[in-house]
Amino acid sequence: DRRSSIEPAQPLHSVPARPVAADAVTEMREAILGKLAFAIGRSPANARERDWYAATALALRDRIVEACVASDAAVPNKRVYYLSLEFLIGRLTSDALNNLGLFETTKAALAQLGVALEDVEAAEPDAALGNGGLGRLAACFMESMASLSIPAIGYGIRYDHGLFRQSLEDGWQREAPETWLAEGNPWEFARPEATYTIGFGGSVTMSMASEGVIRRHWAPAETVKAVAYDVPVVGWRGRHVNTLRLWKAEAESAIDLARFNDGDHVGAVAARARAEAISRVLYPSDSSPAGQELRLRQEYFFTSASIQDLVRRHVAERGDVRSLADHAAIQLNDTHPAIAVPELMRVLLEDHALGWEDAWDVTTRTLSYTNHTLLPEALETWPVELMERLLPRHMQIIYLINWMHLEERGKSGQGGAEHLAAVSLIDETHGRRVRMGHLAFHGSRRVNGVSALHTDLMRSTVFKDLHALDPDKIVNKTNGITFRRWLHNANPELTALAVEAVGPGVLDDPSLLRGLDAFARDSEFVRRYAAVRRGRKEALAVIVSERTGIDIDPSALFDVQIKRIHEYKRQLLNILETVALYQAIKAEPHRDWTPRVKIFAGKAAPSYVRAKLIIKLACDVARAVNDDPEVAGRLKVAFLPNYSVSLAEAIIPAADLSEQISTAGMEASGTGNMKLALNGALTVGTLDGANVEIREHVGPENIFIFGLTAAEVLDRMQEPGYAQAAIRQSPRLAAVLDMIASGRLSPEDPGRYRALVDDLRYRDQYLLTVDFDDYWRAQREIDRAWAEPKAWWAKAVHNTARMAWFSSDRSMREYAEEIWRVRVA
Ligand code: T68
Repeated sequence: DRRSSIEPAQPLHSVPARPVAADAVTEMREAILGKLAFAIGRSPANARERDWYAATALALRDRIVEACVASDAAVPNKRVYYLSLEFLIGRLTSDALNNLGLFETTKAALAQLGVALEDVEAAEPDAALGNGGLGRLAACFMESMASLSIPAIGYGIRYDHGLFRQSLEDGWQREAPETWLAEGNPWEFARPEATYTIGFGGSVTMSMASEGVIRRHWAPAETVKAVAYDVPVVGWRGRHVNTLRLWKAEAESAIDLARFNDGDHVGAVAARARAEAISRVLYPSDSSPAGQELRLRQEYFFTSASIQDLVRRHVAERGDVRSLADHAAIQLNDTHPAIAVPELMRVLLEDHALGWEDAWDVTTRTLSYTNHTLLPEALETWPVELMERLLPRHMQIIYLINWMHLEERGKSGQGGAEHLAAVSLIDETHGRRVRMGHLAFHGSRRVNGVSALHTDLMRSTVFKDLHALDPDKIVNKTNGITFRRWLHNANPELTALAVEAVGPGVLDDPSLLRGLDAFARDSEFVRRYAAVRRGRKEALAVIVSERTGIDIDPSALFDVQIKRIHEYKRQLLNILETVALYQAIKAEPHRDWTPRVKIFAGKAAPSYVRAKLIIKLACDVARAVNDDPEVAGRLKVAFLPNYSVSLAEAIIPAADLSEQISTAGMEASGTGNMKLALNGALTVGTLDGANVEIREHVGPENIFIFGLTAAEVLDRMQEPGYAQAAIRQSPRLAAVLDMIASGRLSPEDPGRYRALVDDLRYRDQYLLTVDFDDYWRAQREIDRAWAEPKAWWAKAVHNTARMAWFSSDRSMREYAEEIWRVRVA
């Protein structure tokens, strides 16, 4: 009986906690010292934490190289190429340590040198090469592919500056540049030999290839170099290593000597500055297309470099480009790399002299596309005029693809003007623009959504007409998260408990978590499960206090909403409920209110004025609530600045309640919802995205669902005056809106929230007013549930036990089988 083996909670340690061999520790210690001396040039006495970090990372990197070289030497039958403008990988050292099983060894080695591993880990800057869910998904997928030994290369951009650093100045978001590369990156290998030329602008020339065969050739006006930097991605137990290849933009020549000699010292480096701007900074918007020329240059830059690289590799290995689809599967992470469709066509037509039909056949058997949003304002389109100027050859190819596509429709009797306008790759309604979603769809073998609901909505809304033409093309691939990072590494205490309860096999096979179900009412197990949570809540309370000055009580319910700030995610709904609760407590201060701490974290796009105002409102509400002696002990509100992967790793294990409250139909999937539920937070959520599937897995009795369904949302939006009607029916909501509009929360600027409240009263695009009462009801149900600890913890344990399906290993197996058709070892 494994239960009898459960010991009292141990201090934080990694998994698996194996005995550490003394000679392995010595070897690691010497390796780290060697790196410190010969790669960093420091003595142990003068080494800073950052130096120890670099030395440790380099020592670990050496361990990876062996597996790396092995993974590299074999030519796999098929490789996956994951093209993504974003990889939100965060810190790499703890991932590598745990996947290599070297955590304890390295900890002991550093301890012998008088250095704490935790401090070394903390010295690593987050690689924040992404905005949010889309970029983090790419990182989880890379880790899972390595763990499943799926041969894969991730392609992206090596941004000098990742996502900005957020600070709060008097509650207002301020952005500062993030400088993760300032002291170099010990995890990367520069590969100057893998350099490609990327063209922009210029013109297209024609020549006669042979009798009657006209070849077109692109003569770009400007060229930029793409230089590869490789980051190894180690899989679980170090069995397999894949590569994340990030491209850096460099000028063809560092300086224009002629101009320099003419005395034009600034002009002499202008071309270089323009070239290098391409990989300078990540666009910080997660939901509205940037629309600027630089963004299109970024997209084409990394897509072209990647396509050239993978075609060159294929030809080197197989000799004939025509077999590309048999040995390569290219996944487009959203439409950002959709220019891959005409780029692959161009390479096949121009560099490999394929005929159009053959080139189209290879292209559409190699590419697949993942859609991450249906919000109309987030769908990428580019003005035809800009495309013609920047990528004239690609625009020609797109025209030709579109012409054939529309011809085909005409031939099959579907040539009605309305239908053609709907399926055309060119949108003619607001000036002429290329629809990147349509382009990616048409050029792909498979197109997938990221949750069951989202995929259904793809079929019935944005891609309705294209779907009708090819009903098997759209498939669902519900997102997942890597448990190695989001359970084992982020929550080693809970992992150790799970290992004790169901055995160490759970580290390899998350379905064994299901065995925890049997412990949901086991008082000793639950005591320890709750103690683990308590420890992490205490640690989070320290962070909150240090970073915000707000003191929170670890025995209160930690109610957490952590994600990008966006109107559709409805942080504002959570704030409205907070104000309502505040008013209710003030009205009846002596009732036995459930003590709650509302914790918010997330960044707003710098140009998203409304999202920034919502952050300010959260901070204004926090000030009013936290300072009010009448609510003391019952309600606290904290907005934690600078949300990041590492902050998420600190918050998630400490969360009791997970807020997943988007307007139904608007959140494609969500992945934070999975991380929180896996760590045992109960979800309060709408039937949106993957929440629907989470409910199916954890059971409806272990999740708090409220609000309209996606279908009801669509209907309600057609009813004029729905917001006013909802407010009329809810005195509680009316009082909240009055308070916010009155300026009581912002006495120094009483009109600050007038427009915000007016928007809710008269427009309310995201149906906050409509869902408010049911959300309040769900929250009070949660209060009552919290008051019954046995039942609460049983629900929490059931959540951890039943989330195994949301492992990104499952997602990757599904992609491998149904989209890529690549064997999983
Ligand atoms: C997210 N999308 C979805 N986009 O919102 C989320 N967009 O529901 C889903 O779980 C996740 O993708 C993974 O599928 C994003 O995160 C972006 O970050 C983004 C970035 C640039 C442009 C547009």
